Amino acid sequence: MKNPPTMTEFSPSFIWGVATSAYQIEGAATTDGRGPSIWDTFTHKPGTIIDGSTGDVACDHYHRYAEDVDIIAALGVQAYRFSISWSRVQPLGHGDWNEAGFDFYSRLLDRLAEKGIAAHVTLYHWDLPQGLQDHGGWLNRDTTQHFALYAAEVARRFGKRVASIATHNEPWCTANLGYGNAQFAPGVADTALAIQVSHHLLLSHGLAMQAMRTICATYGSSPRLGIVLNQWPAMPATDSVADIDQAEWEYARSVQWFMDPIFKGRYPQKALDRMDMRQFHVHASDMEIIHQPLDFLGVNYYFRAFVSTENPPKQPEGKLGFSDMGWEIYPVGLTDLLLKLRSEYPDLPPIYITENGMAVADEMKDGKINDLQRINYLQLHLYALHEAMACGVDVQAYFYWSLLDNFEWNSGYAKRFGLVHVDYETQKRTLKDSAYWYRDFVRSQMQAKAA
Ligand code: IFM
Repeated sequence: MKNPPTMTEFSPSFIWGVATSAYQIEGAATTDGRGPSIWDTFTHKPGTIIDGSTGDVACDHYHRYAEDVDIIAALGVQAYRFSISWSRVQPLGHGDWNEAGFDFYSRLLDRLAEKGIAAHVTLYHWDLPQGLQDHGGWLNRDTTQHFALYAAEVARRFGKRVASIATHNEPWCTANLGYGNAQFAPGVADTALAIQVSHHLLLSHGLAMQAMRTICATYGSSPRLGIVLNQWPAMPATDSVADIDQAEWEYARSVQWFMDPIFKGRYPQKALDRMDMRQFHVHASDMEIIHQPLDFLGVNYYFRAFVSTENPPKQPEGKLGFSDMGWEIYPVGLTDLLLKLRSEYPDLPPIYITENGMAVADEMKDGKINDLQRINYLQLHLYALHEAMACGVDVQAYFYWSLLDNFEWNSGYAKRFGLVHVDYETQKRTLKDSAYWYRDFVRSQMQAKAA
């Protein structure tokens, strides 16, 4: 790997940011009329979360948002990506809106605006209102209509105050971890159901895009509208025919399964040929609804898929190591992925890297956290990103995951992704060395911009 990019190499208009999501940081689970989501239900069931924790309090961001926005401002980034808790603004997921819930996000947007930080909102980061789950959740086609109404309401209220709105975050996870293997809420393990859920998620995305376009045209607002997908290039462990075929299948069922409907209006045949279609119901107009033009595509990149058909499977060498999640550090996979997307989808809109980051078992010494591994990770991934951009991929933003250490889903609080350490006993925030590194990096970018 060559040296990381010099500070002036990114375009002056490039957007630098940090990201979080509602359930992972907000806490205040029952405050001001918030209704329960499937993650409240799931975390309160014994045995679901490794350390037995919940998001009831999390980083208490609901009460500390002002301090957190000040930290974002101190980092000097121009953008903040966060999600709205649907059950905070509509406790049942249908019917009445909760004004107190919307007020919270309004206060957050005010604070961001005061600091000159652009808001990038995600509507759905996995926390379906329990009131909808009680009627079948994402297996019930009606949920797609409720989602579109929710999207329209957020666009109506906040469309003029946010830079972008993404419909879903990582629908692959919602479908496959929520319904395929029960690692995530609502804790169902049935791969055939997961496929139907993924279709409903895509349909809800299309319906929400249509609804938001209408609202934005009516109210004269122009947030960029898109979706956020987690993606990985799938690489065969050897050049055997079996490994190559398996890698193509892995890529088809994970990346192309979501990309093809959105950008080509059809599911990839390679995946359809092999997936369990017993529960797969698609209505005549669905693909047309899903196939909407996007203003941006959010890509979350963490690792590659290393695909082996041997028994036991061959493991990646992990030349650059593994994160505390056990994920291989493979920055060049980001370059490969972006180049592949560009060659496969001629209608690709500008890309935002909406997540990229590393869990490290950080240690506090004398009030400081010297997380050199995370700094290296950042440098290498920014370099890999720059390589893709130098080859012509239109990437316009990078959001580090995450601003704060937070509730890492079924791993509880054991895994720390933050640039900022959170002491969950006292809620004290401490900037890690990586936060200072990122601040200096972004600052140098801004100086280059001003020069
Ligand atoms: O914490 C998650 C986030 O909610 C979605 N993308 C991956 C992150 C790390 O696992």
